[in-house]
Amino acid sequence: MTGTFISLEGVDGSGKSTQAVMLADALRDRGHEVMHVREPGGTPLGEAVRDVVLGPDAMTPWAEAFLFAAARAQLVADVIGPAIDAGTWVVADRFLDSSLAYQGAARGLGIDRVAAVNGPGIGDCMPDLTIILDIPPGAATDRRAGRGSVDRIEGEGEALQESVAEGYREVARRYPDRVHLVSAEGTLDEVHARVMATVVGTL
Ligand code: Z5A
Repeated sequence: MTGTFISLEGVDGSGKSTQAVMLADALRDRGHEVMHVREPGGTPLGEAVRDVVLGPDAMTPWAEAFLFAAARAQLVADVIGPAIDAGTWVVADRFLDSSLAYQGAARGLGIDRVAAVNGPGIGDCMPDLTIILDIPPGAATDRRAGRGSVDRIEGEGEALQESVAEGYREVARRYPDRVHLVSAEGTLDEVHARVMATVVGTL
């Protein structure tokens, strides 16, 4: 029996990380073995890439896209793939669709071209379900306020986040069987209830 792979996506501050933890806990309560991963990260290489790609040094959009793709390839090979093969449920805080929305759409590299670069490293290890937490970027900015440190991409401001939000909507239009937009507005419990309803209703 193979496991089930769910990814959570959204603009920075949409509440993905919080909802990923709540989803993983809820699935464990239902008796599933659950692994929770985040991108970029989850392997020694991925954590090193995270430091570089979110650090202060400027890089070209393609350099950025390749770094995220490299971290993802290692995470699939070392962590997600083996977990799925062992029957574990995987909840990922970001996966391929982050690259499609940020680098493909917002950076203008093209969704198809960024998907093609990632393809060899991912193979057939795609999420069974992707939930995009949909929130007006301004509201996400308010949630992030007071959190302290700002990474390089987040520091580029509201205009980038608006383009990313539109990129996610395009991703949802392209892959309607896999990708579902869920409103991230309201309380933590209200959003969690919507996430669970989507999981139960689609898997
Ligand atoms: N990136 C990329 O460009 N391409 C890629 O392929 C990948 C990533 C994989 C990763 O940053 C950056 O890399 C990210 C995209 C880019 N950059 N940007 N911009 P990260 O991993 O450090 O952070 P993040 O993934 O962007 O998100 P985050 O900072 O962890 O935020 P979040 O996960 O969306 O939200 P949160 O941490 O769960 O919640 C934020 C705050 O809001 C927190 O204080 C919560 O308590 C609060 N919150 C959450 N939900 C609610 C509700 N419902 N009501 C009120 N308050 C709430």
